[in-house]
Amino acid sequence: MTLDLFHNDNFDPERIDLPDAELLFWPKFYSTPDAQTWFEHLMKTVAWEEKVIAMYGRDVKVPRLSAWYADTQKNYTYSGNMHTPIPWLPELFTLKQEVENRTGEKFNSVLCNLYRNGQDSVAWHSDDEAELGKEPAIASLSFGETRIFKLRRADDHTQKFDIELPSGSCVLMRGKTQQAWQHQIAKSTKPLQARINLTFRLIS
Ligand SMILES: [Mn+2]
Repeated sequence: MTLDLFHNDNFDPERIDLPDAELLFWPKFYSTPDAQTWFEHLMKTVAWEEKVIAMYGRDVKVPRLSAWYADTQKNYTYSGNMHTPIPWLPELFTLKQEVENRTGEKFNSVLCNLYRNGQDSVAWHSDDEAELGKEPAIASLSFGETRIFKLRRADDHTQKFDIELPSGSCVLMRGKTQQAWQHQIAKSTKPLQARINLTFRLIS
């Protein structure tokens, strides 16, 4: 696959102004055609898996598919489960380098999530695992269907903010964002197509 990685103008990101958060948003980190190419490619190549977690003594299917790639042999706990990474796919490594170049941050892992339709979701949470450190930078790339990224203050759930994440967009969260805010992708009653979300993280 050939992709023109240098077609993008160096558009400055939008700064999303929320108290006690640092959020940068690139609506078109990738052009719509490039994002579609990535979407189709990642659908086929990522080792998508349906995970099962124990909840209230029952095994429950996680409402999305996921896969975790990293460049170190480390385990990482999220959603209460220990995960062992898969070595980088070359394509994911390319995306990582692009994201590093444009955000100025460093990453050593990517959590891939596939929201197959409107019924797939992720519940309110913060990315606050110990391995991420106190003020982690996390870059989130979206390909495919537009979903709404909802934020609410951890200490005041009435304070909310929504960001629509179209195909090819990138959000960078850093600073106190994970301490002060939670996020979710809510289920939708609308018929929605699939969305791939890649979140690049630096874990220790
Ligand atoms: Mn998250």
